Amino acid sequence: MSDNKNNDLIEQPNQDTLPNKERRKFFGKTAAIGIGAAVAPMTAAMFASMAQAKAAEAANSPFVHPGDLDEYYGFWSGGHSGEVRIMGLPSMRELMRIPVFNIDSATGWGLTNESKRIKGDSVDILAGDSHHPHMSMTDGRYNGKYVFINDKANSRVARIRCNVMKTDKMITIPNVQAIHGLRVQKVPETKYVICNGEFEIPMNNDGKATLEDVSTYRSLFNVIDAEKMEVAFQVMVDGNLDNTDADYDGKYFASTSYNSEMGMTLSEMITPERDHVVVFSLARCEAALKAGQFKTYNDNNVPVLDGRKGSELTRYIPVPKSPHGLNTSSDGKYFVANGKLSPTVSIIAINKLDDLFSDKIKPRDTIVAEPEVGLGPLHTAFDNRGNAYTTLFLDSQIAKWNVEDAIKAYNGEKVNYIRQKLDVHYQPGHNHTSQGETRDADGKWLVSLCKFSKDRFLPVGPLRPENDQLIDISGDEMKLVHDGPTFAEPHDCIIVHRSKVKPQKLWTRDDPIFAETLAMAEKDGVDVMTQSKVIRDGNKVRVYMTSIAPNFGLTEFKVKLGDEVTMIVTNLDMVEDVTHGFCMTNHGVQMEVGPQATSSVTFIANKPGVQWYYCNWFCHALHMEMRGRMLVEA
Ligand code: K7E
Ligand code: CUA
Repeated sequence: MSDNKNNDLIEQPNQDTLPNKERRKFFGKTAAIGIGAAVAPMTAAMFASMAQAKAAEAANSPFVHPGDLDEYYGFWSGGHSGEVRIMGLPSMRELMRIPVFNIDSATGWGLTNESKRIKGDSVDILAGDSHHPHMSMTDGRYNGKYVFINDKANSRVARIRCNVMKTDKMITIPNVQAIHGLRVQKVPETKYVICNGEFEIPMNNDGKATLEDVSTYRSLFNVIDAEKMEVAFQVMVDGNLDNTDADYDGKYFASTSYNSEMGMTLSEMITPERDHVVVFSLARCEAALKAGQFKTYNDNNVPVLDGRKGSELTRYIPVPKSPHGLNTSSDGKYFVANGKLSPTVSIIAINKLDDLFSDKIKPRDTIVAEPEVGLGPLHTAFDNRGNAYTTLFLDSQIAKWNVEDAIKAYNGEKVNYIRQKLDVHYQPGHNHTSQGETRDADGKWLVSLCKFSKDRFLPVGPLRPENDQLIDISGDEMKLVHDGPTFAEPHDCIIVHRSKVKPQKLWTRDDPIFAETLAMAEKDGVDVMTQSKVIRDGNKVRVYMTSIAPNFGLTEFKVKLGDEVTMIVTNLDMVEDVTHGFCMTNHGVQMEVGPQATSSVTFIANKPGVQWYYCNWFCHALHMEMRGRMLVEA
């Protein structure tokens, strides 16, 4: 966002629909009834109205009682913290953090050998900017297998395996800079993850291009094999790419482009009157790939198809300038491009795309409505009743509008398609409805990820939290029910019914995450489940150690100054929730070792003398005593 109005954070009145106040009002009433009861007995009507209130609360209440479980998992990106967070909805309790592009001292992500192997070629990159978490699907429904997430900062895509909720693959996408919009193929299943290269770069980017001549600068659309986590192919486009989504037929992907004229400065980028949505035909791309109609760039062998204007692979649909979010309606009928600098959203009828690709109609003929929804529309979410919910960044509102009514209005009928505008606090970016990017959209909850919280929480210094607000959309009116402070910076989230996700309670010994570590143990002739053993291999020392609460398999071992020491720790406990850790004091080395997992970490023993190691995940009444000594002989 670039408009000056962004900085003009206009004071807005507080909503008086805060859950606290509501709850207080409710408690106030019951207290009053209680007092009344001393004077006059409660009437049947009083009981009935209390029961009704309770039933209404139970129907769609954000209040999850202590010990009760949430109905939904939320997967939140962590923005430039680089992580992904698991929330419980509707309570908005943060359940877990999954380190992805960041390093994490609690779990040892980025420090352990297992995580370094997963990070692969980007092992030395310790920061990231995660934007768009999306779960794999089967037939347009979440299948609970993977969550994919992009790293805009370092052009990466990672995969979280949902049976253990850990990152299990990470790749750097070649030929592009700044992977931004990311979604999955919805139908028939997530064979491909699709994502956009946002920043245009010279092809090839080998230092020979200049800053002045931008004629070779390109953006690429990226198609990743979801199982192998390899780039299947890329598609070169005109303009840059921002956000993207897939249809429910398995045929088309669409991306917004906010810089169709390839400007290199802000003023150049926002000059053109129109930008476009690029639509990709999957079948045509796959056919071109098969026919070998591609080139390669930058000394790698990733096939790059040419989808620039005039190509058979793509169509360019002009829309008002600088569109941002691209969302497929949950009924599968429309792509909705959000105007950002235009107060409109553009509705593209997906059933007209076949005709567009066979040139029976013109690109603009696919637009079936362009309703005005308010200032700064960024992203749109859907319920199961034909309504759309668009975030208005500049207005600090959510606009609820009816899709079919917007189409009628576009065709000249006198109908008001705007259903409601709700103040949110403040400046929302993404929003998301419960299961709203799938066929299972249920129209119960909407989350608005607000970029500013301003006056909503106790002040905590110049840096403020953001505000993730929960909105009840189950009735005719949207109701704000919860303010959720969050740390930098959830860009996007998904809300997945808990029935779709089945995480394991213990690790299984055949998990691929530590398979390579076990292969090393086998080579060393060590059975990590029964043996603790020190293996010397030149100046490399491998220390295999079991852990079972509250004991490490070794309480002491010796190495020589300067040795490269690898600790391989296996947790033998079969008990749910008994995680051990390993920390070597004064060496910057620590990690999580989950029940039935093997984890390893390598460091240089560069300090002579006695060095204590200890278990840093609370596991037992004698957790403090779960420690041992490494003697580093000078
Ligand atoms: Cu800022 Cu999805 Cu990266 Cu919109 S994105 S707000
Ligand atoms: Cu084992 Cu703490």
